[in-house]
Amino acid sequence: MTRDESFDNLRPLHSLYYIVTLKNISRSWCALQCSMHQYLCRAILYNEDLFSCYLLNCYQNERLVDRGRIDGGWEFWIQNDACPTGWVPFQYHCYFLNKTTVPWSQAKVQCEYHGAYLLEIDSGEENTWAMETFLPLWNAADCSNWWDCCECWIGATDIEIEGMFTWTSHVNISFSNWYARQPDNLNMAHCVRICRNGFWDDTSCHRNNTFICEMVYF
Ligand SMILES: [Ca+2]
Ligand SMILES: [Ca+2]
Repeated sequence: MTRDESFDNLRPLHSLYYIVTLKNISRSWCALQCSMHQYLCRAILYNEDLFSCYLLNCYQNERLVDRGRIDGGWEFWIQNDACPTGWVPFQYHCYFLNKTTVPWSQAKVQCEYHGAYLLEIDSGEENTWAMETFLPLWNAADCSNWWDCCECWIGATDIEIEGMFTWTSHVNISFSNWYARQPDNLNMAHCVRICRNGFWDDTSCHRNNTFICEMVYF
């Protein structure tokens, strides 16, 4: 494991990023516990004064932590074998935000080029994590129209059967997080983008947007 001191003493905001808390153990035992949760455990927080160990399912990042609340004594260590360089792990998958803006079908092809697929969101946890990790904060001045802050493609589409949204793997969507009054199929909206606040909007596939690719651990 590698120490990342920039996130020492900072804890994730949400309990959904914790796998388990262990008490009265050494740091090496804590690290071992993390490798025993191989794939799911991506990092640990360890406190040498308290002999306490948190196993985390993701790396820390600026949006996941509360810099207003700093507790002393915590070391942050990451598992480094998880994902290709630049890809961010969460649970059993790796994610990458591509900031170039392209139409939906091009985004899909670019993910596939890396052995990945356009982001498929299967739970509220994944939706919240992706929003907090990749999407810029909502800035009301930039977003007088809410749809101006919906800028990132995900892998959902109803291009085959109108109103029947599937992922690019053709799996039906089980979890969804539509914006109020969406999907509306306005101007033949057959592709889905995620907004800065985590809600989804269907829009024209020809628009240019950033996109998130996802892959399983290999
Ligand atoms: Ca549609
Ligand atoms: Ca729409």
